[in-house]
Amino acid sequence: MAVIQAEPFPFPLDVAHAALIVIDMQRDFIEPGGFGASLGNDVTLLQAIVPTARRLLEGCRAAGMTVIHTRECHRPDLSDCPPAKRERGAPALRIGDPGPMGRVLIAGEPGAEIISELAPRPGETVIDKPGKGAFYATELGAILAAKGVRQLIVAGVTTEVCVQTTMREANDRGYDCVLAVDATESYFPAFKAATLAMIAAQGAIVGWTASTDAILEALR
Ligand code: TIU
Repeated sequence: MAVIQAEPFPFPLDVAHAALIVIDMQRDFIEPGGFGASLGNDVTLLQAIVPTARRLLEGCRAAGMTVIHTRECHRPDLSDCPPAKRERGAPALRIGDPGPMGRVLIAGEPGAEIISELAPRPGETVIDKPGKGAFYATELGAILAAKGVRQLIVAGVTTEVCVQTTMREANDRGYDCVLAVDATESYFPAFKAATLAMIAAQGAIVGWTASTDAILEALR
């Protein structure tokens, strides 16, 4: 068994029963004019992790690991978007409004697509999710069970929103999760730092954290 040098202690990686899950690396969060920018965020912060996320993705692919991608998006008729989510706050554009990358956060629109650098390959699972967590109202749990997956390596955006929510959902379902600290990012550096700390605190209360290099080293 490979071992990832992780916090708060080493993580025993069982590649045959592990999956990489890349959360919401979509144009809507990473490029100007999308959902993330409409909320008032500086999206350039997120662009910085793309090369590292790609290195992690390619390393996991080369190791033969199951790869899952998620996309936060809604049906065109908004039937899976709670009014509370659409109507909260005062964003520049609301979910479903027309923007420079098509309708904001709507499945099938250019903005909802995963950025080209991290595009899914044939055979990789893509989960469209209406919530922040990837298990809520999706087939993710059933898909992981069918593949025999028990461990998740987690990357993507944003650290304290969809990534952390997914890790907490997974943790409660019995998965061991490792977050790749340099392949995840937040619009708020302080929130990212706090999230990394709270995941690993109390003896890995939510999971582990490790660098992409440490994960790739364990895969070699
Ligand atoms: N706003 C924010 O930080 N994130 C989200 O709305 N979704 C995800 O994290 N994917």
